[in-house]
Amino acid sequence: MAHLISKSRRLLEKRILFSAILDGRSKVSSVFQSRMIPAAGFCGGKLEAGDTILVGPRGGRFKSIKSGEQVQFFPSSSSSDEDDHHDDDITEGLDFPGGRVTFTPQKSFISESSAKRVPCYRVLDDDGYIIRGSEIEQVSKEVAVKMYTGMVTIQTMDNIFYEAQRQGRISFYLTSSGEEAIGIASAAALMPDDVVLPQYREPGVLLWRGFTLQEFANQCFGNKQDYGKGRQMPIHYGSKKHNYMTISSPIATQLPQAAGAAYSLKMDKKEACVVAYTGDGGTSEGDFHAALNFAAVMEVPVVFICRNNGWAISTPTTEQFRSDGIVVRGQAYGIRSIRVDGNDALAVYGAISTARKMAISEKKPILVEALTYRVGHHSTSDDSTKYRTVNEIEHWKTARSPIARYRKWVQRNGWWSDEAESQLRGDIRKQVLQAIQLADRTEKPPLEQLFTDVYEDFPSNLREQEKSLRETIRRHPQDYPPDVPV
Ligand SMILES: Cc1ncc(C[n+]2csc(CCOP(=O)(O)OP(=O)(O)O)c2C)c(N)n1
Ligand SMILES: [Mg+2]
Repeated sequence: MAHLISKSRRLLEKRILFSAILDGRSKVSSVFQSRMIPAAGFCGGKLEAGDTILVGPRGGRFKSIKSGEQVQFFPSSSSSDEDDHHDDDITEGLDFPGGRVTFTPQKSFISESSAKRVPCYRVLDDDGYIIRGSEIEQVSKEVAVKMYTGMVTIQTMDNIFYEAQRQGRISFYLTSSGEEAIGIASAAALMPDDVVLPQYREPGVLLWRGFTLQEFANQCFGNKQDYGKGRQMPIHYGSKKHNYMTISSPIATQLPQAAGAAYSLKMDKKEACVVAYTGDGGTSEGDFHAALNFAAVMEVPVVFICRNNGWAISTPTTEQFRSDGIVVRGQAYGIRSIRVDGNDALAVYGAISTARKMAISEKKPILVEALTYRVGHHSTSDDSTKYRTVNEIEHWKTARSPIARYRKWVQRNGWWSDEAESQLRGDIRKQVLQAIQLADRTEKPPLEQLFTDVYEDFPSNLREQEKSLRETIRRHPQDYPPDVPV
């Protein structure tokens, strides 16, 4: 009996309190916080007359109501639930922003990890055979062959540019070795209007979109044909024509920008999405989390692709995070996610095709984690044998090569041959060498361009710096490249 009386009183208190709020008669924040009242929409803040509060149907999303409106705070069924309440009745719930939360008498903590790791979507087995029952996105012969030649082109370009750096012809380089499938196959699944915000290991996307070997070489040599006018380090490509934002080295800064760019596509009602790439290391930056949250809340069409290649320079993923990789983080932000074999070009193509369609049609962000391995050193400034075994590298380079696996499939389809292979490799090699030679011979941008394009009116401090630089060059001409017009 006492139990019933106290229960009725609690219910009455709730209703009085709630109508007081709606009438604007009371400042209730402290009362609210001290009782387990459905504090929908308040989140501990002060509520005053005229405030908008949120109520929601069982399990649904909350909608705003204004003070004075007649609302049923508890769905009628929940009052009767209360009336025949038992302490262990888990059907009783709390209307809370985001949907109804059921109660549980169990003091159960959510486990830090699920018993089973999130599986990885793949289509081709290690030998390039289609795995039975695979969900496959159909690829035409033309696209399939273009994907293969693209991967070989990136591989060849990487080998030669890397050597060019070792010879001192360019100052820096960074390869995509082992990750060729992610750049090329994801690009193949996109449309030209989709806006790409890369990290730095995705030149395949740019190649796919038509950026020429000469354009790559001009950027790396920082000559006067480089769109960045020689002001960026090598590999910081960008092309307005190809909807490819210029790479910026500070890790993960592209991710919140991607959420913003996707918001603008949404406002302009464009049939396109933004695709932002990051590495596993990039996901430890605050920007990654801000970007995912923004994108989820603003409901914008962006596909985040994380290349989980096992390493962030010398930091292995085991020291980077304790979660089951990256894919599980999507759900925490309310983002649909998939894990894919990043060394299976067909799986990457399929996953990104679907992710793109969902992002655009539903105006939602999607997270894709592509499992892969960085076969090369982090960059020409790194020696990865200092922190990982040569055996590990060799295993991924040979047994798990995305290019070799994909070639087997293309060749088995009758779309490729050994002759086509040697012809292609020879041609690409020749083209890359020619591009490098021409880029090397091309004049550097004039010195004054080092100071332009930031301010419309040249500020006095920059004028002083330019003057000082010219004086230094006059005093030490031997320390300055002779091909930079002063
Ligand atoms: C904000 C910031 N911190 C540190 C660095 C130095 N840095 C350059 S690359 C890199 C590792 C990034 O690893 P990951 O995101 O996994 O990409 P990967 O190189 O493996 O493709 C770090 C720490 C940086 N460029 N920017
Ligand atoms: Mg990495």
